[in-house]
Amino acid sequence: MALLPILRFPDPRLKKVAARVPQIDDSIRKLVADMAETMYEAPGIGLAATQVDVHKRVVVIDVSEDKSELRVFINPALGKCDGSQVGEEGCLSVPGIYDKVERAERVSVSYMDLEGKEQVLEAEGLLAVCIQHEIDHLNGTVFVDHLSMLKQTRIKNKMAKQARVTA
Ligand code: GNR
Ligand code: NI
Repeated sequence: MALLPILRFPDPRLKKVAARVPQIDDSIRKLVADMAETMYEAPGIGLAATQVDVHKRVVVIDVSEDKSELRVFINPALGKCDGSQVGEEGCLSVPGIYDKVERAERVSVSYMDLEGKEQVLEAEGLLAVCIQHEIDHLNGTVFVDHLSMLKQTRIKNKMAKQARVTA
């Protein structure tokens, strides 16, 4: 296993659209293991492969209290969505920034599991938010893109300042 470096907004590589995974092989199994380790270490409740500069449709999520329920989604696709919820979001690629984003309250997500089997999951609440946030990453969208232009500009300036002091 290995910890992977996480891309920071506004890195242009966060805008890439990830490619579908044709089949599960050792490289995908290793990617999932490394992504899970990276997510737990961060710590975060989700991670999309895009954030570690791998442009494949792979997501890991664990919204459990005790970090005991790792979920792996390969080629996740939203089906029926309903309701709406507004919650404070953060992102490992935009450290230190939190803001409200409107999302569907309930989603149906189809995906392939690590055994290559097609699955469908009905999710609500925080898990539903996280699934939508991670699928956005696979499509090149960061939660910041859902905010006003003024907020986006302020966040870019703050990130640039952070990068200067960290360097
Ligand atoms: O760790 C994370 N927390 C979080 C909180 C509210 C809404 C979404 C998230 S996902 C984020 C990890 C991350 O950046 N995943 O892409
Ligand atoms: Ni994120």
